[in-house]
Amino acid sequence: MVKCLQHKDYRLLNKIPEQHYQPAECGIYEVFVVKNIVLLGDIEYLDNWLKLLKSDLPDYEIYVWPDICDKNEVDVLLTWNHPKGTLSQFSNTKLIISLGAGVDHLLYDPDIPLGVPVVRLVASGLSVQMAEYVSLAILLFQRRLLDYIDLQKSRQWKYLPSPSAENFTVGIMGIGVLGSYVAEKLKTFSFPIRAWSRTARNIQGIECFYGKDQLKTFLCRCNALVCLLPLTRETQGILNKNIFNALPKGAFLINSARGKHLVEEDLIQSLDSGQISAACLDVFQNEPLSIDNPLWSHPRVIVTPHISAVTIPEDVIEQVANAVRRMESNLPLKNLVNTDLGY
Ligand code: NDP
Ligand code: OXD
Repeated sequence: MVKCLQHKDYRLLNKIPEQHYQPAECGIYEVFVVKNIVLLGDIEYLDNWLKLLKSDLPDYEIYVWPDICDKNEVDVLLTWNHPKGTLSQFSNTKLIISLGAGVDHLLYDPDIPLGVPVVRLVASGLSVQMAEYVSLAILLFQRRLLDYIDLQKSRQWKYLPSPSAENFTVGIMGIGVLGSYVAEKLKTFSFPIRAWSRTARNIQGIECFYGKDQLKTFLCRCNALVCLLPLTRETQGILNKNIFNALPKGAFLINSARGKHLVEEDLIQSLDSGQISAACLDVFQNEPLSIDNPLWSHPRVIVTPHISAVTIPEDVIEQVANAVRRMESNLPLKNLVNTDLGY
Protein backbone atom coordinates (compact mmCIF):
# COMPACT_ATOMS: atom_id res chain seq x y z
CA MET A 1 0.00 0.00 0.00
CA VAL A 2 1.19 3.53 -0.73
CA LYS A 3 0.39 6.24 1.75
CA CYS A 4 0.86 10.07 1.80
CA LEU A 5 2.34 11.78 4.79
CA GLN A 6 2.02 15.45 5.58
CA HIS A 7 5.29 15.74 7.38
CA LYS A 8 8.87 15.11 6.51
CA ASP A 9 10.41 11.91 7.72
CA TYR A 10 13.88 11.45 6.29
CA ARG A 11 14.26 8.02 7.91
CA LEU A 12 11.39 6.73 5.81
CA LEU A 13 12.28 8.84 2.80
CA ASN A 14 15.61 7.08 2.51
CA LYS A 15 13.93 3.73 2.25
CA ILE A 16 11.56 4.59 -0.57
CA PRO A 17 12.27 3.83 -4.19
CA GLU A 18 12.40 7.11 -6.12
CA GLN A 19 9.33 6.44 -8.23
CA HIS A 20 7.20 6.55 -5.08
CA TYR A 21 7.97 10.21 -4.31
CA GLN A 22 5.05 12.41 -5.31
CA PRO A 23 5.47 16.16 -4.77
CA ALA A 24 2.13 17.72 -3.85
CA GLU A 25 0.79 21.09 -4.97
CA CYS A 26 1.10 22.70 -1.60
CA GLY A 27 2.98 21.72 1.50
CA ILE A 28 5.50 18.95 1.64
CA TYR A 29 4.13 15.55 0.86
CA GLU A 30 6.02 12.37 0.86
CA VAL A 31 4.82 9.04 -0.26
CA PHE A 32 6.02 5.73 1.11
CA VAL A 33 5.05 2.13 1.14
CA VAL A 34 3.23 1.10 4.29
CA LYS A 35 4.09 -2.36 5.54
CA ASN A 36 2.00 -4.17 8.07
CA ILE A 37 2.60 -6.83 10.68
CA VAL A 38 -0.29 -8.49 12.52
CA LEU A 39 0.04 -10.30 15.84
CA LEU A 40 -2.60 -13.00 15.81
CA GLY A 41 -3.68 -15.40 18.56
CA ASP A 42 -2.58 -16.05 22.14
CA ILE A 43 0.39 -13.77 22.43
CA GLU A 44 2.26 -13.93 25.73
CA TYR A 45 4.17 -10.75 26.64
CA LEU A 46 2.17 -8.68 24.15
CA ASP A 47 3.46 -5.33 25.43
CA ASN A 48 7.05 -6.50 25.05
CA TRP A 49 6.35 -7.72 21.52
CA LEU A 50 4.86 -4.37 20.56
CA LYS A 51 7.77 -2.44 21.99
CA LEU A 52 10.41 -4.66 20.39
CA LEU A 53 8.75 -4.85 16.98
CA LYS A 54 8.35 -1.07 16.84
CA SER A 55 11.99 -0.60 17.67
CA ASP A 56 13.45 -3.36 15.44
CA LEU A 57 11.10 -2.92 12.48
CA PRO A 58 10.31 0.82 12.63
CA ASP A 59 9.12 0.93 9.03
CA TYR A 60 6.24 -1.46 9.82
CA GLU A 61 2.84 -0.69 11.29
CA ILE A 62 2.11 -3.22 14.02
CA TYR A 63 -1.45 -4.40 14.65
CA VAL A 64 -2.97 -6.80 17.16
CA TRP A 65 -5.86 -8.93 15.98
CA PRO A 66 -8.76 -8.13 15.71
CA ASP A 67 -8.01 -4.36 15.43
CA ILE A 68 -6.03 -4.54 12.24
CA CYS A 69 -5.55 -2.87 8.87
CA ASP A 70 -7.10 -4.15 5.64
CA LYS A 71 -6.52 -7.93 5.75
CA ASN A 72 -5.30 -7.88 2.16
CA GLU A 73 -2.48 -5.56 3.14
CA VAL A 74 -0.92 -7.65 5.86
CA ASP A 75 2.66 -8.47 4.95
CA VAL A 76 3.70 -10.54 7.94
CA LEU A 77 1.69 -12.61 10.41
CA LEU A 78 3.18 -13.41 13.80
CA THR A 79 1.01 -16.09 15.29
CA TRP A 80 0.50 -18.47 18.16
CA ASN A 81 -2.71 -20.50 18.54
CA HIS A 82 -4.66 -18.29 16.15
CA PRO A 83 -8.47 -18.22 16.39
CA LYS A 84 -10.15 -20.78 14.10
CA GLY A 85 -11.16 -19.46 10.70
CA THR A 86 -8.81 -16.46 10.69
CA LEU A 87 -5.91 -17.73 8.58
CA SER A 88 -7.70 -17.87 5.25
CA GLN A 89 -8.26 -14.11 5.42
CA PHE A 90 -4.57 -13.37 4.99
CA SER A 91 -4.13 -14.57 1.44
CA ASN A 92 -1.72 -11.76 0.48
CA THR A 93 0.57 -12.33 3.41
CA LYS A 94 4.18 -12.83 2.41
CA LEU A 95 5.46 -14.51 5.55
CA ILE A 96 4.02 -16.36 8.54
CA ILE A 97 6.14 -16.58 11.66
CA SER A 98 5.22 -19.10 14.36
CA LEU A 99 5.88 -17.59 17.77
CA GLY A 100 7.06 -20.98 18.96
CA ALA A 101 9.26 -23.83 17.86
CA GLY A 102 6.30 -25.97 16.82
CA VAL A 103 4.18 -25.23 13.78
CA ASP A 104 1.41 -27.80 14.10
CA HIS A 105 -0.94 -25.00 15.21
CA LEU A 106 -0.51 -23.58 11.70
CA LEU A 107 -0.07 -26.63 9.50
CA TYR A 108 -3.01 -28.52 11.00
CA ASP A 109 -5.28 -25.66 9.94
CA PRO A 110 -6.72 -26.32 6.45
CA ASP A 111 -7.26 -22.54 6.14
CA ILE A 112 -3.56 -21.73 5.99
CA PRO A 113 -2.96 -19.65 2.85
CA LEU A 114 -1.24 -21.85 0.28
CA GLY A 115 2.33 -21.17 -0.71
CA VAL A 116 3.08 -18.66 2.05
CA PRO A 117 6.42 -19.47 3.69
CA VAL A 118 6.22 -20.44 7.35
CA VAL A 119 9.20 -19.96 9.62
CA ARG A 120 9.54 -21.18 13.19
CA LEU A 121 11.56 -19.99 16.14
CA VAL A 122 14.86 -21.58 17.01
CA ALA A 123 16.28 -19.87 20.07
CA SER A 124 18.91 -20.86 22.57
CA GLY A 125 16.54 -19.73 25.34
CA LEU A 126 14.04 -22.42 24.30
CA SER A 127 16.72 -25.13 24.29
CA VAL A 128 18.00 -24.07 27.72
CA GLN A 129 14.53 -24.11 29.27
CA MET A 130 13.75 -27.48 27.68
CA ALA A 131 16.99 -28.96 28.97
CA GLU A 132 16.18 -27.70 32.47
CA TYR A 133 12.71 -29.19 32.33
CA VAL A 134 13.73 -32.59 30.99
CA SER A 135 16.79 -32.88 33.29
CA LEU A 136 14.62 -32.02 36.28
CA ALA A 137 12.13 -34.76 35.40
CA ILE A 138 14.81 -37.36 34.58
CA LEU A 139 16.66 -36.75 37.85
CA LEU A 140 13.41 -36.77 39.77
CA PHE A 141 12.53 -40.18 38.35
CA GLN A 142 16.01 -41.70 38.55
CA ARG A 143 16.50 -40.54 42.19
CA ARG A 144 12.93 -41.67 43.05
CA LEU A 145 11.74 -38.30 44.30
CA LEU A 146 8.10 -39.22 43.64
CA ASP A 147 8.48 -42.19 46.02
CA TYR A 148 10.13 -40.01 48.66
CA ILE A 149 7.29 -37.49 48.40
CA ASP A 150 4.91 -40.38 49.07
CA LEU A 151 6.94 -41.56 52.04
CA GLN A 152 6.99 -38.04 53.42
CA LYS A 153 3.19 -38.01 53.50
CA SER A 154 3.28 -40.84 56.04
CA ARG A 155 6.44 -39.52 57.77
CA GLN A 156 8.49 -42.56 56.79
CA TRP A 157 12.27 -42.22 56.98
CA LYS A 158 13.38 -44.88 54.56
CA TYR A 159 16.14 -45.43 52.01
CA LEU A 160 15.02 -46.48 48.53
CA PRO A 161 17.71 -47.89 46.23
CA SER A 162 17.92 -46.14 42.89
CA PRO A 163 19.86 -46.91 39.70
CA SER A 164 23.05 -44.97 39.06
CA ALA A 165 22.93 -42.55 36.13
CA GLU A 166 25.23 -44.90 34.17
CA ASN A 167 22.56 -47.57 34.48
CA PHE A 168 19.62 -45.40 33.56
CA THR A 169 19.31 -45.03 29.79
CA VAL A 170 17.39 -42.07 28.44
CA GLY A 171 15.75 -42.38 25.03
CA ILE A 172 14.95 -39.18 23.17
CA MET A 173 12.40 -39.30 20.36
CA GLY A 174 13.25 -36.37 18.10
CA ILE A 175 16.89 -35.34 18.15
CA GLY A 176 16.53 -31.99 16.42
CA VAL A 177 17.32 -28.57 17.87
CA LEU A 178 15.80 -29.26 21.28
CA GLY A 179 16.48 -32.99 21.53
CA SER A 180 20.17 -32.66 20.76
CA TYR A 181 20.65 -29.87 23.30
CA VAL A 182 18.79 -31.85 25.96
CA ALA A 183 20.94 -34.89 25.16
CA GLU A 184 24.17 -32.92 25.62
CA LYS A 185 23.04 -31.70 29.05
CA LEU A 186 21.92 -35.18 30.16
CA LYS A 187 25.25 -36.63 29.08
CA THR A 188 26.98 -34.49 31.71
CA PHE A 189 25.21 -36.56 34.39
CA SER A 190 26.48 -39.74 32.66
CA PHE A 191 23.10 -40.99 31.50
CA PRO A 192 23.56 -43.19 28.43
CA ILE A 193 21.56 -41.55 25.64
CA ARG A 194 19.70 -43.16 22.77
CA ALA A 195 17.96 -41.10 20.12
CA TRP A 196 15.37 -41.79 17.47
CA SER A 197 14.77 -39.63 14.41
CA ARG A 198 13.17 -39.80 10.98
CA THR A 199 16.42 -39.83 9.03
CA ALA A 200 19.76 -41.39 9.94
CA ARG A 201 21.83 -39.29 12.34
CA ASN A 202 25.33 -39.75 13.64
CA ILE A 203 25.94 -37.91 16.90
CA GLN A 204 28.99 -38.53 19.01
CA GLY A 205 28.23 -40.25 22.31
CA ILE A 206 24.63 -41.01 21.39
CA GLU A 207 23.28 -44.32 20.13
CA CYS A 208 21.22 -43.25 17.16
CA PHE A 209 18.24 -45.03 15.58
CA TYR A 210 15.86 -43.90 12.91
CA GLY A 211 12.68 -44.80 11.12
CA LYS A 212 9.85 -47.16 11.97
CA ASP A 213 11.99 -50.26 11.48
CA GLN A 214 14.39 -49.30 14.26
CA LEU A 215 11.82 -47.95 16.69
CA LYS A 216 11.42 -51.08 18.84
CA THR A 217 15.18 -51.68 19.00
CA PHE A 218 15.57 -48.10 20.16
CA LEU A 219 12.88 -48.47 22.83
CA CYS A 220 13.92 -51.80 24.33
CA ARG A 221 16.67 -50.31 26.54
CA CYS A 222 15.16 -46.93 27.44
CA ASN A 223 14.54 -46.55 31.18
CA ALA A 224 13.05 -43.16 30.44
CA LEU A 225 11.50 -42.00 27.20
CA VAL A 226 11.45 -38.30 26.33
CA CYS A 227 9.25 -37.11 23.47
CA LEU A 228 10.59 -34.07 21.61
CA LEU A 229 9.05 -34.81 18.23
CA PRO A 230 7.13 -32.32 16.14
CA LEU A 231 3.45 -33.14 15.75
CA THR A 232 2.91 -34.42 12.21
CA ARG A 233 0.69 -36.94 10.44
CA GLU A 234 3.38 -39.54 11.20
CA THR A 235 3.87 -38.79 14.87
CA GLN A 236 0.31 -38.12 16.02
CA GLY A 237 -0.69 -40.74 18.64
CA ILE A 238 2.81 -42.24 18.61
CA LEU A 239 2.96 -42.49 22.41
CA ASN A 240 0.57 -45.41 22.67
CA LYS A 241 0.39 -48.84 24.29
CA ASN A 242 2.56 -50.47 21.59
CA ILE A 243 5.37 -48.09 22.41
CA PHE A 244 4.88 -48.45 26.16
CA ASN A 245 4.95 -52.25 25.88
CA ALA A 246 8.19 -52.09 23.90
CA LEU A 247 9.92 -50.24 26.78
CA PRO A 248 11.51 -52.11 29.69
CA LYS A 249 8.93 -52.69 32.44
CA GLY A 250 8.71 -49.74 34.82
CA ALA A 251 10.07 -47.15 32.38
CA PHE A 252 9.26 -43.45 32.78
CA LEU A 253 7.71 -41.10 30.24
CA ILE A 254 8.27 -37.40 29.68
CA ASN A 255 6.19 -35.67 27.04
CA SER A 256 7.27 -32.11 26.37
CA ALA A 257 6.35 -32.05 22.71
CA ARG A 258 2.63 -32.05 21.92
CA GLY A 259 -0.40 -33.51 23.67
CA LYS A 260 -1.62 -35.17 20.50
CA HIS A 261 1.45 -37.42 20.48
CA LEU A 262 0.02 -39.20 23.52
CA VAL A 263 -2.93 -41.55 23.73
CA GLU A 264 -3.88 -40.55 27.25
CA GLU A 265 -6.07 -43.63 27.92
CA ASP A 266 -3.17 -45.95 26.95
CA LEU A 267 -0.87 -44.15 29.34
CA ILE A 268 -3.31 -44.47 32.22
CA GLN A 269 -3.64 -48.23 31.57
CA SER A 270 0.14 -48.64 31.36
CA LEU A 271 0.61 -46.66 34.58
CA ASP A 272 -2.00 -48.75 36.35
CA SER A 273 -0.39 -52.01 35.18
CA GLY A 274 3.09 -50.81 36.24
CA GLN A 275 4.44 -51.05 32.68
CA ILE A 276 5.09 -47.31 32.99
CA SER A 277 6.25 -46.20 36.45
CA ALA A 278 5.42 -42.53 36.19
CA ALA A 279 4.98 -39.76 33.67
CA CYS A 280 5.79 -36.08 33.51
CA LEU A 281 3.48 -34.34 31.07
CA ASP A 282 3.72 -30.74 29.91
CA VAL A 283 1.32 -30.99 26.97
CA PHE A 284 -2.14 -32.49 26.53
CA GLN A 285 -4.68 -33.52 23.92
CA ASN A 286 -6.80 -30.54 24.99
CA GLU A 287 -5.28 -27.52 26.63
CA PRO A 288 -6.00 -26.24 29.19
CA LEU A 289 -6.40 -29.73 30.66
CA SER A 290 -10.07 -30.12 31.57
CA ILE A 291 -10.88 -30.13 35.24
CA ASP A 292 -12.20 -33.72 35.14
CA ASN A 293 -9.23 -35.22 33.29
CA PRO A 294 -7.98 -38.21 35.36
CA LEU A 295 -4.35 -37.21 34.69
CA TRP A 296 -4.71 -34.35 37.18
CA SER A 297 -5.13 -36.70 40.11
CA HIS A 298 -3.16 -39.76 39.02
CA PRO A 299 -0.58 -40.40 41.76
CA ARG A 300 2.11 -41.27 39.22
CA VAL A 301 1.64 -38.28 36.92
CA ILE A 302 3.18 -34.83 37.12
CA VAL A 303 1.18 -32.21 35.21
CA THR A 304 2.61 -28.87 34.09
CA PRO A 305 0.72 -26.33 31.95
CA HIS A 306 2.76 -26.27 28.71
CA ILE A 307 5.67 -24.38 30.19
CA SER A 308 8.74 -26.46 29.39
CA ALA A 309 10.08 -23.85 27.00
CA VAL A 310 8.29 -20.53 26.79
CA THR A 311 9.05 -18.00 24.04
CA ILE A 312 10.60 -14.85 25.50
CA PRO A 313 10.29 -11.95 22.99
CA GLU A 314 13.69 -10.48 23.92
CA ASP A 315 15.33 -13.82 23.01
CA VAL A 316 13.82 -14.04 19.56
CA ILE A 317 13.16 -10.52 18.30
CA GLU A 318 16.41 -10.46 16.34
CA GLN A 319 15.41 -13.68 14.61
CA VAL A 320 11.95 -12.34 13.82
CA ALA A 321 13.34 -9.08 12.43
CA ASN A 322 15.92 -10.99 10.36
CA ALA A 323 13.23 -13.21 8.89
CA VAL A 324 11.23 -10.15 7.85
CA ARG A 325 14.27 -8.47 6.28
CA ARG A 326 15.26 -11.64 4.44
CA MET A 327 11.72 -12.01 3.12
CA GLU A 328 11.84 -8.41 1.87
CA SER A 329 15.17 -9.00 0.14
CA ASN A 330 14.10 -12.35 -1.31
CA LEU A 331 16.92 -14.08 0.56
CA PRO A 332 16.53 -17.72 1.62
CA LEU A 333 14.65 -17.84 4.92
CA LYS A 334 16.24 -19.43 7.99
CA ASN A 335 14.25 -22.00 9.99
CA LEU A 336 11.87 -22.37 7.10
CA VAL A 337 9.34 -25.13 7.73
CA ASN A 338 8.95 -27.94 5.24
CA THR A 339 5.18 -27.88 4.99
CA ASP A 340 5.11 -31.31 3.30
CA LEU A 341 6.99 -32.97 6.16
CA GLY A 342 5.16 -30.87 8.76
CA TYR A 343 8.23 -29.57 10.59
P1 NDP B 1 13.26 -30.06 15.14
O1 NDP B 1 12.49 -29.89 13.89
O2 NDP B 1 14.57 -29.37 15.29
O3 NDP B 1 13.52 -31.62 15.40
C1 NDP B 1 12.55 -32.57 15.15
C2 NDP B 1 13.14 -33.96 15.35
O4 NDP B 1 12.07 -34.91 15.24
C3 NDP B 1 14.17 -34.34 14.28
O5 NDP B 1 15.19 -35.12 14.87
C4 NDP B 1 13.35 -35.19 13.31
O6 NDP B 1 14.07 -36.17 12.60
C5 NDP B 1 12.41 -35.89 14.28
N1 NDP B 1 11.23 -36.39 13.59
C6 NDP B 1 10.32 -35.71 12.87
N2 NDP B 1 9.41 -36.53 12.33
C7 NDP B 1 9.76 -37.78 12.71
C8 NDP B 1 9.25 -39.07 12.46
N3 NDP B 1 8.17 -39.25 11.70
N4 NDP B 1 9.88 -40.12 12.99
C9 NDP B 1 10.99 -39.98 13.75
N5 NDP B 1 11.53 -38.78 14.03
C10 NDP B 1 10.93 -37.69 13.52
O7 NDP B 1 12.26 -29.64 16.33
P2 NDP B 1 12.63 -28.98 17.75
O8 NDP B 1 13.62 -29.83 18.42
O9 NDP B 1 12.93 -27.54 17.60
O10 NDP B 1 11.20 -29.06 18.48
C11 NDP B 1 10.52 -30.28 18.65
C12 NDP B 1 9.11 -30.03 19.16
O11 NDP B 1 9.13 -29.64 20.52
C13 NDP B 1 8.35 -28.89 18.48
O12 NDP B 1 7.83 -29.30 17.24
C14 NDP B 1 7.28 -28.58 19.49
O13 NDP B 1 6.12 -29.33 19.20
C15 NDP B 1 7.86 -29.04 20.82
N6 NDP B 1 8.07 -27.91 21.73
C16 NDP B 1 7.40 -27.90 22.92
C17 NDP B 1 7.59 -26.87 23.81
C18 NDP B 1 6.90 -26.86 25.11
O14 NDP B 1 6.96 -25.85 25.83
N7 NDP B 1 6.26 -27.93 25.53
C19 NDP B 1 8.47 -25.74 23.49
C20 NDP B 1 9.14 -25.85 22.23
C21 NDP B 1 8.92 -26.91 21.37
P3 NDP B 1 15.22 -35.75 11.55
O15 NDP B 1 16.38 -35.35 12.41
O16 NDP B 1 15.47 -37.02 10.81
O17 NDP B 1 14.67 -34.64 10.73
C1 OXD C 1 6.60 -24.18 21.13
C2 OXD C 1 5.82 -24.34 22.35
O1 OXD C 1 6.39 -24.92 20.16
O2 OXD C 1 5.90 -23.45 23.22
O3 OXD C 1 7.48 -23.30 21.12
O4 OXD C 1 5.14 -25.34 22.51
